[in-house]
Amino acid sequence: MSTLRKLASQFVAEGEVVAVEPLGNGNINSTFLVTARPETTNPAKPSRFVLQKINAQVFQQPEHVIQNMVVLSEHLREGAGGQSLYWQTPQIIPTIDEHNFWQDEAGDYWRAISFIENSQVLETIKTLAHAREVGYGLAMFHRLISDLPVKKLANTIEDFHITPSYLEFYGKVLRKYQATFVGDSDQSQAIRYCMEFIEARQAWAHVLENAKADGHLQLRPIHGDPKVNNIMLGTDGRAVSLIDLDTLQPGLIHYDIGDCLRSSCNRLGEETEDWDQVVFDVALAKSMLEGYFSLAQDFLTEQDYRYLYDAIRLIAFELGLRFFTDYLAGNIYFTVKHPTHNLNRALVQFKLTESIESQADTIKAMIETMRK
Ligand code: GN1
Ligand code: MG
Repeated sequence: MSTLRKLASQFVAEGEVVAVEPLGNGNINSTFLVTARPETTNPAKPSRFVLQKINAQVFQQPEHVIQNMVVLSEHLREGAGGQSLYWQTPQIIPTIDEHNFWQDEAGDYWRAISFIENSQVLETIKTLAHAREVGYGLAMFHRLISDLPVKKLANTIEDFHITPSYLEFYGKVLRKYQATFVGDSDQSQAIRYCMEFIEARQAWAHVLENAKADGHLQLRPIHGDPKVNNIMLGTDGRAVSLIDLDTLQPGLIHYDIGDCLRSSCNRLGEETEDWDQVVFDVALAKSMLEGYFSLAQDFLTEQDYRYLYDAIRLIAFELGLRFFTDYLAGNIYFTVKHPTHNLNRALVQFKLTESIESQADTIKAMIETMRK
């Protein structure tokens, strides 16, 4: 039996594992879809599930990731319920001996999660209706967790989405890198563009953390990674689930809104090679926010609205900064397909940031009109 099948069988009480195939294209964890023969003693147990190895370099305490999912399930069972005809929340599937994860000989953590059947994810937004559903899905998730006390959630990654911390790390990496930096190739020009881009935005990049420190924005439970391909759509195109709950933790909902918009409103997607063609599509942003506001208006405060534009701009910038730093550091965080992959990804996010900046007045006016 292959290693993966052996691992998968830790979560299958009887019968056998039929197939284990790679699933999705996450940048951090290794993810597989397992198909098992249905169990006769427990026909309710799903025969397809997601098997995932948690990247312990990134999630240094994998137990926290699993514990937060358990906390979420318990919270939803007690309250409004995370499962309905139209909405499902991924659940932890225990091992045969009732543990929430399996640790292999190498010490790696493997866990099984329910697979959301009859649904799909798309890598980029296709239509205005799709954008609306993505926004609606994010608001649904925020609503379901809005009364979950933040103190019940662990931080799964320290300083996640704290832009000033990414800047500090960038500074350290840059000091090492600059010693070896020479040349005038396309690559060197791209590197210089990125460095100047970051330099020009250093002071502003504290905007959300300052707002938090000043008491304008509060910590709430957040998803942490609600990009377009983490929002599942049912066969009728409606949002049915928000998957990938690894970064569920205390944070600002602005990180989520910014992340959702930066991934939704770039029609070319974050992996495009045509980074000079990347634009922020305001019409898609309008639909996404319409969907979001349709459910979220009762938990958004005056101050929340005030920082929405900055959030949209900041999370695109921050992701570009994270990719660029990782490129300079030798691709140690994000999985890459080639050595300049993270540089290319950084250029995409910086072009997107530029496009957001050049449409600042339109975006701000749009938010003002919609909140009325
Ligand atoms: C990572 O692994 P994945 O694709 O779910 C990253 C996100 C980034 C995203 C960009 C834990 O998510 O923050 O926005 O790549 N996740 C982590 O595609 O760093
Ligand atoms: Mg993720």
